[in-house]
Amino acid sequence: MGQLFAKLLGIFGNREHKVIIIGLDNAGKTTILYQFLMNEVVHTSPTIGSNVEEIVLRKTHFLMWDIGGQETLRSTWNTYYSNTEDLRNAAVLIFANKQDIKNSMSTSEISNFLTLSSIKDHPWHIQGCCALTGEGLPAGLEWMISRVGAK
Ligand SMILES: Nc1nc2c(ncn2[C@@H]2O[C@H](COP(=O)(O)OP(=O)(O)OP(=O)(O)O)[C@@H](O)[C@H]2O)c(=O)[nH]1
Ligand SMILES: [Mg+2]
Repeated sequence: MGQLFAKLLGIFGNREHKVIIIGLDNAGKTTILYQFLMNEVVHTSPTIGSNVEEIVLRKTHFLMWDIGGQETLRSTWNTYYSNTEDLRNAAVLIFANKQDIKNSMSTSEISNFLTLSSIKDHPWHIQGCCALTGEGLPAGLEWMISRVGAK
């Protein structure tokens, strides 16, 4: 029954895709999530544990797990992976946030620094953004949609 339901949802384009958002504390993950959801900047405090929100765009559903980035929480990150679809098929989107800050690293500098070009077994994309204005976020979402559409 569950499988049939999932298939039917698939036909109507309502399949849900799981997303885990990880990164250093204070990077802006929660701010990005609520910009996606409400188009506004919400007041955040450091995430302890996680927030989960659903984003729907053009019938594509993303269940977004926003995980606290503080050092003491990082050992728990892997417990969220079992909640995501098979990681072997995962795509990786890197948001280079806070591009509004003077002297912030550009996307190509970050790419080089993280040697992203060595990622051969997953599709990946780096997107510059500013969560305060929302700039760059729609482009990131488009890439996410293009990845799940491409499967
Ligand atoms: N200047 C600037 N500040 C930002 C930007 N995005 C987020 N911030 C600020 O950065 C601070 C941290 O943002 P959060 O969204 O709470 O960071 P986080 O990554 O969720 O942090 P943890 O939950 O601790 O992992 C907040 O004061 C945000 O307003 C941005 O693009 N530019
Ligand atoms: Mg947070």
